[in-house]
Amino acid sequence: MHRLRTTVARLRPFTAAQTAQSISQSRLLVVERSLRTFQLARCLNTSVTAEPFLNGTSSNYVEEMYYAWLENPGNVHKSWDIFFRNANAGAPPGAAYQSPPSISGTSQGLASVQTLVGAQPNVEKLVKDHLAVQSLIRAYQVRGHHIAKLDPLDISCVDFDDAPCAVGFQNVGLYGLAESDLDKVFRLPTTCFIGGDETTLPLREIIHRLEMAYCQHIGVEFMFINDVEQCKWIRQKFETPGVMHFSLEEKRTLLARMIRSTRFEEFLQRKWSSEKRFGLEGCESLIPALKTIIDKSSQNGVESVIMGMPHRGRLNVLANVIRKELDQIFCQFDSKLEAADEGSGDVKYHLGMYHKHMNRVSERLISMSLMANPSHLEAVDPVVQGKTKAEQFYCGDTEGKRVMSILLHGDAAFAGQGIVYETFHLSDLPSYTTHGTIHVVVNNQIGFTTDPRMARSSPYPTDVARVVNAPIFHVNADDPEAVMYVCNVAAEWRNTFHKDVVVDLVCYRRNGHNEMDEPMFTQPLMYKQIKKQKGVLQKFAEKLITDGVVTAQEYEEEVAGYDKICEEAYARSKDKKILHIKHWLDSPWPGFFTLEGQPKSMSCPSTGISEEELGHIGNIAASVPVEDFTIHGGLSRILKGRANMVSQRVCDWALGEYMAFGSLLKDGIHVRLSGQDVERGTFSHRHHVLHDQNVDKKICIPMNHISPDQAPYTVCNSSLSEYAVLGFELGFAMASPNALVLWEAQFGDFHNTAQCIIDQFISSGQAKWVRHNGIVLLLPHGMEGMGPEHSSARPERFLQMCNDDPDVFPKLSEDIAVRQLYDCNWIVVNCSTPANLFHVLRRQILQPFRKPLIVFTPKSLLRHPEARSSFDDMLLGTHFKRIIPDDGPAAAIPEKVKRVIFCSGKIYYELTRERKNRGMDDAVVVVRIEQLSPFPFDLVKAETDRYANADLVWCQEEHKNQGYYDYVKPRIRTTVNHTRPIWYAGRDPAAAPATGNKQTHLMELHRLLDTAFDVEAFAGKV
Ligand SMILES: Cc1ncc(C[n+]2csc(CCOP(=O)(O)OP(=O)(O)O)c2C)c(N)n1
Ligand SMILES: [Mg+2]
Repeated sequence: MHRLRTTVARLRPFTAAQTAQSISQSRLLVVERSLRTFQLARCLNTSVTAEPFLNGTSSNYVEEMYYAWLENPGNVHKSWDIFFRNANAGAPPGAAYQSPPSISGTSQGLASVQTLVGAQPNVEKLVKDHLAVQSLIRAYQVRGHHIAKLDPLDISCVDFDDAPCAVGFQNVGLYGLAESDLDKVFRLPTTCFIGGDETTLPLREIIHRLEMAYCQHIGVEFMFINDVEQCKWIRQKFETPGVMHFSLEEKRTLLARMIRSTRFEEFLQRKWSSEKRFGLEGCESLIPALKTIIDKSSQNGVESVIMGMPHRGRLNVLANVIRKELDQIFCQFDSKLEAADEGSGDVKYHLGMYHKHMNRVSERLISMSLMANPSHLEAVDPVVQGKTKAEQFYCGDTEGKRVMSILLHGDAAFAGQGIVYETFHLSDLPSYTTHGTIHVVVNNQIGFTTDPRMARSSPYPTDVARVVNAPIFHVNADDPEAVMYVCNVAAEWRNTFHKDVVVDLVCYRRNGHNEMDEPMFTQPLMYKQIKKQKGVLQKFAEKLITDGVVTAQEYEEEVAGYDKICEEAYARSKDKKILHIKHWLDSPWPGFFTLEGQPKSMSCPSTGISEEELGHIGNIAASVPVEDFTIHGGLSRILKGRANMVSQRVCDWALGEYMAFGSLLKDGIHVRLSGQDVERGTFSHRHHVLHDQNVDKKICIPMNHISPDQAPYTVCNSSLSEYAVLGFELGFAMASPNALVLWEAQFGDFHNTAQCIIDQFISSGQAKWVRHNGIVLLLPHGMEGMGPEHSSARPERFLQMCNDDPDVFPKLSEDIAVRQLYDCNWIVVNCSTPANLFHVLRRQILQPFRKPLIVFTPKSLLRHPEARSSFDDMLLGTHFKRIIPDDGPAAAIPEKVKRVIFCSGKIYYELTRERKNRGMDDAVVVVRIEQLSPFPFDLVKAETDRYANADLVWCQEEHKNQGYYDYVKPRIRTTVNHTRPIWYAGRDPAAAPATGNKQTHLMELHRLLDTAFDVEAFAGKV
């Protein structure tokens, strides 16, 4: 009874508003909305809706009965049968009632109803009581989780803004019920499943069953979901009596998994008590939780699971879920072992893993990968999604039936990190959906030293998931059976609806943030409670022994058996002499490298293509390759312009890109271009998706009409996110080396909201996790007088992260270009011609390894009449040009040249125009450095040697502390062996990337051009 009191009291605010007696204005609005939703107005004639007592929330209840009556008048009480008949016959308002006839029935329940009804002066009381009961039921469904016993420590501070309510059981009055109604029998609404086979129950039993369904160790949050069927499905899963039943076998398996999870941490603690491992103690049921999800999903046909997770319990997951060999894990603790692989490597609780094995429950093969990740919490989420999408794409799994993702989260990170929200918003977008992710939160009610009340403003850490209508199953992690149940339901949910779902494991953290931390400094009371807390394995084992599921001896044997496995693996780990990060690869590319993991060659073939192919792809780019398709007049002109270019054998920027994509597609390489507004192109130059002007959503992607056996082209406008979308594409690029995956920033500067993906994954991913990635970033860049924003893609930042040594001139060799590429962490280019863009994109695929490519792309050059390339520069035999030397008149008489201006990007066109205007074509050469990094030392040396008498200037339009200067200067100096100075012509240092004033912009440009062409500018300076 006490429990009932509490429940009713806590549910008060909702139920009070729901009471049939208090029909407020706001409720009337709700009714109006529900009328629209269910179209009751069309079903019930006006007389029925005009009945005075139906003008409030009661209409929901009546609606249900009305439908039941329509199906069969015998489905409802006789009084309602008469009422509906009268109302349908057009009885005037208030006149549809008739005194109820007596109820006949055989069950005890009905007899009680009889008593109830018999005692009523009219049917109105009966309706009100039923409505009250329905309100009560709904209150449990909506808010039962508020009072579920979710917290193993019983100190939960989840704050629902409920005023504590001290009133007693008479609060059933809030629903319009009296304590004396407890033994009366009520008909259950068809939306409620607590009755099982029974359609009526006494109120006391109704409350009891609702308490069992919604207020025990599982708290279900789902009534906010817009889809009626989905809500019904969940109610069925949690309300149906006896659903949480497990066979003896299942209980034993669960115990064995709990043993592995618990004893694994204990083993590590025994052997390496002073090592950080971010143990799982306090949430050991995470392991059976994940295994349940995987078993169930495998039974449902899933063949590949891609997982992302933070530090907490990671080693345990690797050992007991992914099944990484224990000795491989243990030897990571040996600080004396030498690293076998190049690169920095990473700490053991960040490494990834891939493993294929037979799932014992489903007896099907399943491959599992845990993605390596940086310390940055949640950053791996979109990467996992991208890889999952790619795997689904490559195996034709259009509904996510074969490949799925699981994401694990900490409570503080899930609530705090914006990337979680950004990733959720990809979940239902056609080109980004992975058809449902299962999220598991290790909710230990603390983040490092911070309490939830200081870490988030939402009641639960999981509230972010509500934006995508994902159901959230909170569960007390000290109840392994309840955990297993919700995990089963979560897996079934994904399998049924292919939508995201969240399992919130409410637990505690037995130790400090890591094993070295003292939690009593900051959470003294919580930790006093934790110290008293019996371990979950112990509690569960005791329960199963008491219930006779296992004997004490069987339990001891199981424990000893696993301990022995750990000891044996430990002994084996001692034999290991060397640490191989390679063994921790999360995304192997079978057949791409040699068995030793080396590139199959150290050369890159010509990236040119045949004249015929150029013509063919150009014609596709200039046409609408389908019948009956009306394009915009403006676009017709653009396509005509392209056709002209093709006939003249030249490419502009868009056409150069088209040639690269088209030729790769033709060769079976999948191309995927994603980013904000990429389909048309921010600057309206690309137009890869044509839209019929007369038929809504009718589109044509000419790039998919190049040849019948080509690879598919994916071009997709993304959500307005950089962090998640770039992470997603990085993950996509991880799945296969045989795809060109590109992300384009709307303007280059927006990449900084994805900085974590750039720093933590793209720049350093190979060094940390020995995994290659060929992602391409297209970053529009250039000072066009458009103000501080939209101008700079921040080349200085990318260049600062390049790993090539500014002070070492590389050994010259035949294959220096490829070797440099192989050794670098990423490639940074700023192409000044469409042909060079074409080559560098193709090189991404034709080179025998994969490296990220950062391309600073132009804006004004997209339409610059000089920024065009002849087909001759793209034919078979041609290559990407790392630098483009000057081939003008000055180059013919190099000894007379007074100045060599090195530059990169669009400033080249401004420099050559200025040179011409000043009549200095034979005095100054302008050399374009197209590949900034790895720096083309060899080719720059050829230029500096050639113009031995000239002074050397670096010219850039960016400010001095930005752009390329700091990167190129020491490298050019190394090239000339510090014998000649490198002068600077460019904007002065500044805080912002560009001025907001057009005049200032032009003045700065003139000034820097003046310096560049004043051959006396640096005379006498040292
Ligand atoms: C983006 C980011 N910010 C800060 C940190 C530092 N940090 C590491 S763990 C941690 C607490 C995480 O709490 P929670 O997500 O609840 O996971 P738990 O450690 O409790 O399992 C913090 C703040 C980090 N790793 N990443
Ligand atoms: Mg936490």
